[in-house]
Amino acid sequence: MHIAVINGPNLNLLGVREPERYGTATLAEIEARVRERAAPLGAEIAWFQSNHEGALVEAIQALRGATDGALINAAAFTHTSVALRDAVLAVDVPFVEVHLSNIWAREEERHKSLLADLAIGVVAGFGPDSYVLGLEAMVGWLRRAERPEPGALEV
Ligand code: CA2
Repeated sequence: MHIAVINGPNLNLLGVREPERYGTATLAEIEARVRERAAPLGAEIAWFQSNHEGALVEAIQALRGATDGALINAAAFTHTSVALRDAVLAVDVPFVEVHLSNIWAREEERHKSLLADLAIGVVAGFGPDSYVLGLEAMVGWLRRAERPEPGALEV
């Protein structure tokens, strides 16, 4: 099972700036935690971060046929990017939206996500654990999609 993790702008600064808001873990440390959890789940991780909207669009476009599922933390583009929304719509890959912070407990402009209604679900507010929880949820969802429980309703 292949899971891609897409990270948006400024997440490369984690652990370096504003530790009081986003914690002390660096993005590389979060990546290591996700990879550590992925191994026993039988998931292979492809990790990507960019500060550029177009690069993120291209990374999402490249998911088509290349991954089973994705975790997406589009950072500030979560709240603004119709381009990322269109890319996600175009590839038709199941994904979990993840955020370190609880975006609904922050400024009004962060309450809206242009991706959330396209996601399987959203994990927000648990710091680096949001990624690990998102991974577990994504893998569980994919396993159920492969082998639905007997008697499960078809939709
Ligand atoms: O909580 C999250 O994961 C966010 O996606 C983080 C974004 C923010 O714009 C979203 O509203 C919520 C910001 C990531 C920037 O991270 C920084 C880390 C250190 C210093 C400055 C920014």
